[in-house]
Amino acid sequence: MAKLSVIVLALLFVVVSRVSSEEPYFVYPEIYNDPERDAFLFDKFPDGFKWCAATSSYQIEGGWNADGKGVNIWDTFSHEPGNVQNDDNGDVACDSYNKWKEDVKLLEDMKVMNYRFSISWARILPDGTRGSENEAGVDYYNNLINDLVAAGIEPYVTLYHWDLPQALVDSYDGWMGEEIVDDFGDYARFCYEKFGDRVKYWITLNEPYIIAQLGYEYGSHAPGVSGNGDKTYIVSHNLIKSHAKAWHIYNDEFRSTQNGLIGITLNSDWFEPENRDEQADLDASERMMQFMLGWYAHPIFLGDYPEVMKNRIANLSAHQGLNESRLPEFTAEEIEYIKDTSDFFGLNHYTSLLVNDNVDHEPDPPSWDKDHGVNRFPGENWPRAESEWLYSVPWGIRRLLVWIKEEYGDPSVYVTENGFSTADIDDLNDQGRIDYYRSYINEVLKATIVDNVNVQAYTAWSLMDNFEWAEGYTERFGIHYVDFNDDERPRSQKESAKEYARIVANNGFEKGVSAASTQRFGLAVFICCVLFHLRRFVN
Ligand code: PNW
Repeated sequence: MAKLSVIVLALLFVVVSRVSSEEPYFVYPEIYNDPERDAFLFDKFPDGFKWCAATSSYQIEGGWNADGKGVNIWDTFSHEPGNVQNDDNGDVACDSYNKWKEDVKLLEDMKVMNYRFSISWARILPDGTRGSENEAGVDYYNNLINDLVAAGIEPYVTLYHWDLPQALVDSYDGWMGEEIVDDFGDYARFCYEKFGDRVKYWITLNEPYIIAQLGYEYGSHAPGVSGNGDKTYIVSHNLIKSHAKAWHIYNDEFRSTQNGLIGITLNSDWFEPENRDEQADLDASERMMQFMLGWYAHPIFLGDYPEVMKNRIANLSAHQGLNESRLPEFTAEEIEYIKDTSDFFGLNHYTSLLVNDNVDHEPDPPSWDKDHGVNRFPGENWPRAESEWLYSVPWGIRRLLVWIKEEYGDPSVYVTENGFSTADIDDLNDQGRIDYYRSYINEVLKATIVDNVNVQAYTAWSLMDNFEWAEGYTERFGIHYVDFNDDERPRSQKESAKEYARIVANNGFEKGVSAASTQRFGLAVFICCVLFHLRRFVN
């Protein structure tokens, strides 16, 4: 009998110690299981942390020619056969032009604090300029904003999410022309006048990198122009100046009465050196960060383009026999005008890649890719989304956030997009997206409370499935499902929306709710019961 008691006690001890030993929990146990790097952190975000969901005008609104809206470059581009998968377009999209009340309801149900959406420039200024004002368009945004405010949801409004009025391309080649700077400023002023009494967070541009690169270097986005490391730099130059103009107008004419914040949203991958013992790989990582993120962040947060860009592009341009660098120069006055024109650091982040030095460069024909001279490739076994470029690498966002803190002097960071795509199938049980959100948000949590990065907001892309640019409706990023075959465009909650709402409600992750710990606890209770009965049987 004494023997049995000892065995029972020993077993109980083993079970209890297993349950209470803080065994690390991993979201991707097969792939990312380094306890130092990948162990899940059960903790909360600081009080006041903002939870948000996002969309953009062309991707959801539809109503492409409703009530006096002007044509924009995505209307033109998507109506041209061959530009978008299946020749899809945003003519109807999620029909949010008519169904915005349903969108507000989705946000309310998840209890997020903020909604990030964008204004369609051509809906309120059909030819892009003051004088062409379209009242019906202004009403649409007034209604949406009023409903959000009534629901206690703060609007985060993006002025430009890629849908440029076609008229501005017809008259001066859009972002290629210097004239855009004043027109963008006028458009921004119009928005502050109309909506600034209720909108306290403005984002000037969404992802200038994608605008320039996909629109004017690779040609896969509207207006579909290809380049050789030339137009992309000119367009970026004008984008940066336009951003600064919109910030100064707000700062000079509206800030004192409207008391809002205005910044830019930049996108960046994290570029992990393939081998951290190789100086060439460390250099490649740094160079790639500067060519993608520093291109815009350096002028805006520190002043002027990164040295490495100025040097490399000047050298390669000289090698081509050009008299000047393909990278335009800012005057000293412009450098000052542009510096410190973002009240927060808006960050869109989705993925990471490994990098090393590209040694076999044949500089002709020139391109942005040859200018940076870096090879980029995914790691083995990294889980991939439906989008070709999107790998789930949760620890990358933490490294990127720390890099931003160190490089740009600890700005307040708003994560303005993060998300995962799935195929065009009717499935509300989106475990892949849940894993992505849990692991990425957990790494943002580590960056915030362990590394002291000043992260103030997190935004899920996207509130609902929508028009995914050149991929049309073949990739779904929504945490709500939209049935594009139904004229009513019904929305339904995916499991990921429920999981996101739980994270929002907990302001992070509660301890002891991992599947593994629940299982262990269940097992321990079961063993105790069995032992208890065994004991009575022996007696
Ligand atoms: C962002 N890439 O764009 C945009 O802001 C959204 O409008 C878009 O729907 C979302 O990400 C998902 O794609 C990106 O090729 C587009 O690396 C392409 C890339 C990254 C971001």
